Amino acid sequence: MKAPKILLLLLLSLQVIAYTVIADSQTCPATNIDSCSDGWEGEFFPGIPQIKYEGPSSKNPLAFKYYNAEEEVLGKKMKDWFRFSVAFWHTFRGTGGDPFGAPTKSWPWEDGTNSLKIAKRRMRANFEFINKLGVDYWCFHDRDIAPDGKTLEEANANLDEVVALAKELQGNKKVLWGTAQLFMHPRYMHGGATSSELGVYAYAAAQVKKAMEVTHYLAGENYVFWGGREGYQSLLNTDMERELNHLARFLESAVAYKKKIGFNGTLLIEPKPQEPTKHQYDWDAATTANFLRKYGLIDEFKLNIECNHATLSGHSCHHELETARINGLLGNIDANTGDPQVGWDTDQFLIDIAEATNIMLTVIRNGGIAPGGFNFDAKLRRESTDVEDLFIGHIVGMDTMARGLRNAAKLIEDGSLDELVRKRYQSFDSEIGSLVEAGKADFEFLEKKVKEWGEPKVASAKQELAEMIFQYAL
Ligand code: XLS
Ligand code: NI
Ligand code: NI
Repeated sequence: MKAPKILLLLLLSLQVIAYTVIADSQTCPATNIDSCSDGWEGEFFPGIPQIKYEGPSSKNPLAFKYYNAEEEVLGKKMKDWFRFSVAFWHTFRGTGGDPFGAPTKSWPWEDGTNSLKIAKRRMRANFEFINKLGVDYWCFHDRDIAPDGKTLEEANANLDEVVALAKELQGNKKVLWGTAQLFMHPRYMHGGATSSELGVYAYAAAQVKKAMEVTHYLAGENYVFWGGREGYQSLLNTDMERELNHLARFLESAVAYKKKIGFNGTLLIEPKPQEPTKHQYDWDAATTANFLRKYGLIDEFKLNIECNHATLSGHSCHHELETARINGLLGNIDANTGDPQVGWDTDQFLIDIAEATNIMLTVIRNGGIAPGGFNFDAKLRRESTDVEDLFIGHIVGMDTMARGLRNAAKLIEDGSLDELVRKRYQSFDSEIGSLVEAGKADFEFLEKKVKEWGEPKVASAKQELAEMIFQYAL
């Protein structure tokens, strides 16, 4: 048999298999789409129960072993520590496609189109998912939830239609944050707010205006700016100073518009060092804080720290969170992780318990994360293709964070780590140390002290002891 014939047969048999699988799981077959209402009569996730807490001895993959929403830890319910959120783009728009291969996921409710009809159906699937998982929040980009249009008016009308349905379905669920997708459309190839083209800057402004309006309408508690293409590929053709000035103007306008429409949510900037641009202006927490200070925007914004972005910038997630916290800028966490062997934003569900413990040490020190939360900006691996995998990914992510919270609470209640740190700096608790910290000890005064004290005694840092205490808690 010739190769094309074999291929044809293979394709035909795959189609039969695919059709049988689809038909078996009570779905709306793509070949007969008109017989199904927009409303999708049945369940999207048949056979998946409400996910419950069963405790650490449970072996049920569709149950929580550590996350117990109502349980109090350090005086606050677990669900209030976390305020978990599902990221619409990964969970409902992630296809498993990569630069080398076609999409691998074919969720039963999809028909391969980006029509309004399917957008609405996806929104229904989203709420069934959130309800069954037992989380209270979701996050979206404008273009994830509704198809783009040939004109701004058409795109906005599409968005309005899907948002109206989301509002109707939302019940007591809320938007943790909304955002505008300013990186997919070719017009944004040079960036949005930092594009060299005025028309693109204006388009980005119009898109953000609308995205802020719908986030407000959906009772969103935050609004995110992730500058996917706000950066450069080469400094030779880039006026960096002018682009940064434009970015600041853009953000100023966002602040003004937020106030104008009475949106009280927090504006968040999500740092990332690169990808897709070679250099993104919001490189990391410290760079972003400096930018906000320079342009007088520091009181208007907080940061959304994503763990995978932290490691891409050469920091740990803990470092980025602490940097945000000590600057009063910790606003939200995009809870995910990268792979140490892979150098890009793999957006995996976080499963490292030590990492989760570090994260929660910062969150507890911050007094919580509200009105932000933990958004699972995380996706299934390309090879994970069952609908139940969507639940399992989130469950393991939530359980990992719950273990982190319990461990961090243990460390704080035990107090030995805090005591070790306190002791390390105790020389500054002395009278002269207090003068230094109050800015009342100048160089001449300190020189006199050196002559009086002689060579200082320098104590051990006790790093291994700190690590020992830390790992006892895991
Ligand atoms: C991409 C970012 C993105 C933002 C929202 O790397 O994490 O998903 O969270 O635009
Ligand atoms: Ni993110
Ligand atoms: Ni990311």
